[in-house]
Amino acid sequence: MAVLSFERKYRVRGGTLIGGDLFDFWIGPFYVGFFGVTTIFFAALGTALILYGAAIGPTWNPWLINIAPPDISYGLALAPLKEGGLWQIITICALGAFISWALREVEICRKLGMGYHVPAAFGMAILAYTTLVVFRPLLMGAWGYGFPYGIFPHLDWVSNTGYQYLHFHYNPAHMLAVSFFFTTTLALGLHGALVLSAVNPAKGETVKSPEYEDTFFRDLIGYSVGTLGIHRVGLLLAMNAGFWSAVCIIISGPFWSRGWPEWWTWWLNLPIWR
Ligand code: UQ2
Repeated sequence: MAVLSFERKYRVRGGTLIGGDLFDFWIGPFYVGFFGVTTIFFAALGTALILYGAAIGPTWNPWLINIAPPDISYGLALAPLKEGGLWQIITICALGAFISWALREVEICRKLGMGYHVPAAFGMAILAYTTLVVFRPLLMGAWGYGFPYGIFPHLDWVSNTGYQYLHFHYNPAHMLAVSFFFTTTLALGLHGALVLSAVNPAKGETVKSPEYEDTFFRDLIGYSVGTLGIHRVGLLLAMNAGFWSAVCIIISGPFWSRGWPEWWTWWLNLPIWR
């Protein structure tokens, strides 16, 4: 079935989470839906507030624009707009836009009768962001622990926060997160290369079937995880990368406030070394 006639066949009403037929239509190729409208609303408002924050700030240099959270002394209160209040509203807009986008994905899944794997995966990224700017600041008692919105400013925040724990690479959850990020690139590198090697052959060669892909890996390492399996592995790896990123920052401060190298004294103090 041609793509356009397929889309016409499946562009049917229903599957919405809220509001029934309200906004249950398409504009060009895009499904709108209630959450398409809320996505646009939050994204537009958030972007406008970022531009306003930049306009009242000291620079238009895109690397240096900085929209900072309130001072720690404001605790968990609302701050005046120019003292971190903008950051607070922009954070609400970001969460509104990200969650709306995920729910719009859910509605599209429901229309098509598909699984919720894509919104579930995106949800892990939302969780990691929310951990940084909501959950950890709540546990630490001040919005000022959130990260500033700006290119160099957020890099400085990551560096400063890391050094507060002396050497962040000794954080065991950070170790897991980094390992999952690297393994994700390994898996996508293997998968992308294998698929292209089979289905994008040189001139005059024929496209190879999945049996060739299986056989390549059986010849190489005695095992093939399979064409469906590699996608399960990929999703598992990528979602773990996001999950352990969230864990590694939520435990830094709320549950461990000394240097991360020191955490490993439990290992050095094991009775087996005596
Ligand atoms: C595979 C397979 C694919 C693949 C890849 C493999 C035919 C097209 C890449 C090989 C993957 C393995 C052995 C697992 C890798 C695991 C980790 C943790 C990196 O067998 O089936 O389908 O793309």
